[in-house]
Amino acid sequence: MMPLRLYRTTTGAFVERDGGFHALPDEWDALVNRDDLAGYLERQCIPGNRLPHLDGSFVAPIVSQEVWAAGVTYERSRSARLEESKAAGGGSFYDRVYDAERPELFFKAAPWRVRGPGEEVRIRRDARWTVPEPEVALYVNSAGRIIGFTIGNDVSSRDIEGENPLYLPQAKIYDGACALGPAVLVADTLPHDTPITIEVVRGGKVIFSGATPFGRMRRNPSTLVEFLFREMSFPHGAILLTGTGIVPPDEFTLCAGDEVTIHVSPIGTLVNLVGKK
Ligand code: DO4
Ligand code: MG
Repeated sequence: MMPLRLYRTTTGAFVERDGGFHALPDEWDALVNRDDLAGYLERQCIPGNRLPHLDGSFVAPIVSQEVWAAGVTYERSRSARLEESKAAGGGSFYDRVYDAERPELFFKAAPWRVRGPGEEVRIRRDARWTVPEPEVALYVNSAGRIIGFTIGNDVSSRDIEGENPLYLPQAKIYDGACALGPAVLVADTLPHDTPITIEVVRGGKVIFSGATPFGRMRRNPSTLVEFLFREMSFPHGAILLTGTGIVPPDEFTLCAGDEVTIHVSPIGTLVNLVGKK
């Protein structure tokens, strides 16, 4: 079957199949919660309705969904967090959560705080050390089923998180701390060897790049969803970032004007500038 990708644009929802685009009549929240979404989208891809390009510009693929995130799901995230919290007596929290049955799950963003493709992400004004976190995000419907995958940037203030783990919500949740998009790849699994890559460009030069296979994650996506939905309902569905496997070296911090590009080939490329305020 050809991959199906869903987009939200300023003029509505579209599905992409085999290089062509088809406008959809649906409201986003109803669309992502349809039974048999893939079958419905296939039926919308009628040759007579095929457009060579999208109308409008991309917006984040979210309307009423809450954004949550999993943490310390990759060995690289575990070692970076152990290091940054050492001076504050971070102890064994990060080690323990990496191995525990229960994953770390935290609230990341209300929909209106999320930035779409081409929009600006932000650095907190009271942070000294800020990093992008390139992550695959699970798109989950209200029944707790994974309907697809998008790209997320879990922008984080490492100095604030490192000072005290109880400051995690302030390090993670603020205006412009989360970017999502451009597409939702409609699928229930993503191959383990899918590469996630990131590049940060400053003044025309690549100052950081990194890559990891998605499957290096220690957790199973469906287990993360099972924990998220255990005691919470999501009437419009939820988006769950799966954690980062790429952490820049300690001397790296994002600066205003940087361009952050995250690429996950079957989903697309998410590009955001870092805003000036
Ligand atoms: O434990 C803090 C957050 C971890 C995180 O965001 C990640 O591993 O991606
Ligand atoms: Mg993260």
